Amino acid sequence: MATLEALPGPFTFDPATTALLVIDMQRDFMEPGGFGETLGNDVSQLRRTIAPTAALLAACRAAGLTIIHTREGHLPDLSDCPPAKLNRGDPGMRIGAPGPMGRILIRGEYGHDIIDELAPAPGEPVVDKPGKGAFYATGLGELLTSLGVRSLVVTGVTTEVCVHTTVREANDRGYECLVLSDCVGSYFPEFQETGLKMIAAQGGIFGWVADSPTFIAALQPTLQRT
Ligand code: C5J
Repeated sequence: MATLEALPGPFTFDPATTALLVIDMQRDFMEPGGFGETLGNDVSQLRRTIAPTAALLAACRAAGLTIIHTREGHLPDLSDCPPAKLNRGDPGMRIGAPGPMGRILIRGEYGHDIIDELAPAPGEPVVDKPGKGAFYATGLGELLTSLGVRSLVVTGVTTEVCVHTTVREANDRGYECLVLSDCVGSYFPEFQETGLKMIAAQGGIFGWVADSPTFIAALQPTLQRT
């Protein structure tokens, strides 16, 4: 077992039953000139997560931790995108419309894929999800059960949308979740700050929060054994 200082208190985990879950580090959200920036968002708020997440991935791979990536997106015929999600915003910039990096949030398009800096390594599962939460309409729950995972270390974008939704879903399913503050990002600094506070408030209402150097330091004994 390993323990690290976190909010609201120490987080204890067994590396053998812990997975790193990297949420939606996709070009559509992250890249300058991509869909997210075209909507007027400041992608630098997300891009500051890339370097710490790359270091985290390297440490987790060295420690032999389970690593799972997710991508938000839809089938080309949009049959998995409910009208309540599709009919939002400028019709020219909706899901499925031609965007700067291919059809927006459509599986198989260049913009839908994970940025080169954080590309999954061979063998690391990539879960395609049509919703904000990674458990909704995916095989993630079955995958975690088959791998014997009990705790999740969660990173990715955006803090207040897909990270929050996934951590809430995971907490309801009995997983202990640690969110790494420097490896999650929001286009809106105030949502980033409040989103992190919401997780650890009320005694850790649905998780714990720490930064990635603190988590990597807790992994060090595991690294030395491998
Ligand atoms: C959003 C996400 N924000 N991955 N997606 O639409 O958080």
